Amino acid sequence: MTGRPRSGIIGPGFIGEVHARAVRAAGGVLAAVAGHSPESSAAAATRLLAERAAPSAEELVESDDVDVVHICTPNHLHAPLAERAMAAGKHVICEKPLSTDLDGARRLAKLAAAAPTVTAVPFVYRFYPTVRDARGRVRRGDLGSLHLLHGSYLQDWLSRPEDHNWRVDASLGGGSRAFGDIGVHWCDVVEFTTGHRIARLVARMMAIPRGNDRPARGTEDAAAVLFETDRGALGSLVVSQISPGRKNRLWFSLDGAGASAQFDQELPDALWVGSREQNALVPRGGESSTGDAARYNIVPVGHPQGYLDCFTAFVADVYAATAGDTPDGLPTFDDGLRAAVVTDAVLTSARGGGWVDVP
Ligand code: SOE
Repeated sequence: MTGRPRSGIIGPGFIGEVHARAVRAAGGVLAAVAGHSPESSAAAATRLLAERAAPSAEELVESDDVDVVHICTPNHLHAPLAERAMAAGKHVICEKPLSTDLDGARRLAKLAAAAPTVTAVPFVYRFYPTVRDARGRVRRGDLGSLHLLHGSYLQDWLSRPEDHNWRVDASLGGGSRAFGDIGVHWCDVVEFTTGHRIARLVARMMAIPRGNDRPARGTEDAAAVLFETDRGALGSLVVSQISPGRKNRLWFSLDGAGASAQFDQELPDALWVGSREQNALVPRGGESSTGDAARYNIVPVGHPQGYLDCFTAFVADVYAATAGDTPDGLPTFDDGLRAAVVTDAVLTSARGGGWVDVP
């Protein structure tokens, strides 16, 4: 690529708009957008300030004026579009999940491993400076060996029976909705910050009644997961999209032999660090924060702008990778496959009842 990176976005909905803002903030050019029809593309190009409206997703993927394809469609379209974009020699950012089933995710990860281009999944919570600070502290040994990894990811946008979204329909969103949509973020960011991997888990799910015209079609509104890690820690996670008042609250605590560190997405600019002797809120970029945070501290993080800022940092690192750099912690299709493996284990346990090994 010469000049500014040129992105094309397929699926100009809520998250497509976030991608568009991040593309510009990261110094890229929004070369094209594709909606579900030429009319939808034209409206989106105007709304998102794209250079042009693509007549179709397929045209955008093949187009010479696009270097990086962003797949922001409903989940059931992710895999075929990602495969087509890789075949066209494009760099690909595919929203999670890679596919609505584990086999599809495996296929995409295998294709990505053989592709000469960059493939990434927006596990953007890795890019909060305070999350990088937590990772740096774990790596520096500040917390000691980790015993407990626990937390939750709570939203409320589906808390009423009349609320609806394509994700509620398993045929469009996949078998797991709440966990597959946001529980995977929590698992990714906790495995990323700790280096632990979830090895065994047991899960339960629930869904509120949505009336006759809004059948839940088998997808869950909330999940509770207990897990053990490959390095002997115990963990728990509650995932919910029916928790009134919680807009996008990812929270985790890493409790070690010597100290604990806690991240709260509703207070993202400081990391809580505690020990028997004292505790403190360490501001991002503070003198005691770790070098890991420094790279991302340039991102002026502040809730809820912080969400966009994380996306910007993620897109900027994808662009850097397309230029041959190797930014630390870039979430790739391998991480997308990891999310699919954990989701599959959660569904298996929730449907069958017992503890399930996570490969
Ligand atoms: C909706 O739950 C959603 O937009 C997710 O799809 C995103 O991945 C998450 O970052 C915010 O909430």
